[in-house]
Amino acid sequence: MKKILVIGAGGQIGSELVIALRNKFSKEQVIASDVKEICPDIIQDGPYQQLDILNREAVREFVISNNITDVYLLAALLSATAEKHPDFAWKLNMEGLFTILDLAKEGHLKQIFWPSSIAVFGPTTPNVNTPQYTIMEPSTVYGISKQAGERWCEYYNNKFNVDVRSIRYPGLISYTSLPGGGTTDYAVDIFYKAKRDGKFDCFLSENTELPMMYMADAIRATIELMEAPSENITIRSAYNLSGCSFTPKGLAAKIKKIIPAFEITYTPDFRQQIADSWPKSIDDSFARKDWNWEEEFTTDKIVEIMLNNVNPALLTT
Ligand code: NAD
Ligand code: AKB
Repeated sequence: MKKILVIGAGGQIGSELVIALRNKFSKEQVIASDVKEICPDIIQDGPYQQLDILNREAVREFVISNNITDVYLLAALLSATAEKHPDFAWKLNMEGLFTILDLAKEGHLKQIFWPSSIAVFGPTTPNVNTPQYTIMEPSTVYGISKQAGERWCEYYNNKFNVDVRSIRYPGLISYTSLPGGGTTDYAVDIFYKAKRDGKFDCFLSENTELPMMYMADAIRATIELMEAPSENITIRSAYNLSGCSFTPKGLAAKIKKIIPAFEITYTPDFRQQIADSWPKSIDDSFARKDWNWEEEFTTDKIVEIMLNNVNPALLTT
C-alpha cells in the first residue's frame, strides 16, 4: 500500500496536491509536511508533520520509520525570492533533493516527484514553442538550481534506477493559497487586486508573454505522470508542459470584460529581467505522446474562475 509524504505541503501547489492525493487514496495514506509549525487550515483533515527538508537525519528517520513509499518534494525558494537569497536558495533547492534521491537509491522509496520549471530555460533558448530538447542556459539562481536538479534526477534514474518523475511547470494560477515569491505571481495577484481595488500595478511590462497554467490542470498532470507505466516515461529530467500563454495587457483586457472599471498600470522591477529570459510558449509534445497529456483550462476559463473565487481577505498588502 502506498504511503505518501508531501514535503512543502503548505505552499501554493502542496495545499491543492495534498487534497487531490487524499481524494484519490485515503486521508491516512497522505502525510502533509512543511517547515511551518502550524498545519494550514486547508489540509487539516489528515496527518501533518512539521519537517525541515534541510534536516537530513530527521527526514531520513521519518521516511524510514513511517514506511513512506512515495515523496512529492515541493519545498524550494522560487525565482524572485531566490535572487534575493542566492546562497540559501541553492542550499534549499539542492540539498533536499539529494536527501530524497539518496533515500530512493537505498531502496527506502518507490517513487519521487520533484518539480522543475520553465526557469530551466534562459535568454539563449528559442522562446516561442520552446522544445523539450534545446539550448538551456538559465540566468537565474532558481533556474540554475532547477537545471542542476533535472540533471541529478536523470543521473539517479540512469545509475541507480530511481523512479523519479518531473514536470517543468509554467506559472501556476490558483485561488486557495497565495503564491510564494515567483516571477509569474502577478498573474494571481492581479485577480485579488482587481476584485479589492479595481486596479493593479504590474511588476512586469505590458507585453511580457509567459506560459501559465491553471492549478487543477497542473495537479492532474502531476498525478497522471506519476501513474503512467514506467516504460512510457522516456524523460527522467523533466517534461515540458503547456497550458496557455498571455501577457499582462491581454490578461487585463479579459478582466476588463468582467470588471469594466478595472485599470492596470506597469512598474517593471527586477523580475522583468527574469521574465525576459523565459519562454513565451512551450512545446509539450513529449508529455502528450508519453502519458497522453491534454490541458483543459483556457485563459478565458481561468479569468472567470479566478474572479469568481479569489478572496481578497487572504491578502496581507
Ligand atoms: P511555495 O513557496 O508556495 O511553497 C513552498 C513550501 O515549502 C512552503 O509552504 C514553505 O513553507 C515550504 N518550505 C520552505 N522551506 C522548507 C523547508 N526547509 N522544509 C520544508 N518545507 C519548506 O511554492 P510552490 O509554488 O508550491 O512550489 C512548489 C514547487 O513547485 C517548488 O519546487 C517550485 O519551484 C515548483 N514550481 C512552482 C511553480 C508555481 O508557479 N507555483 C512553477 C514552477 C515550479
Ligand atoms: C516562478 O515564477 O518562480 C515560478 C516558476 C515559473 O517556476 N512560478
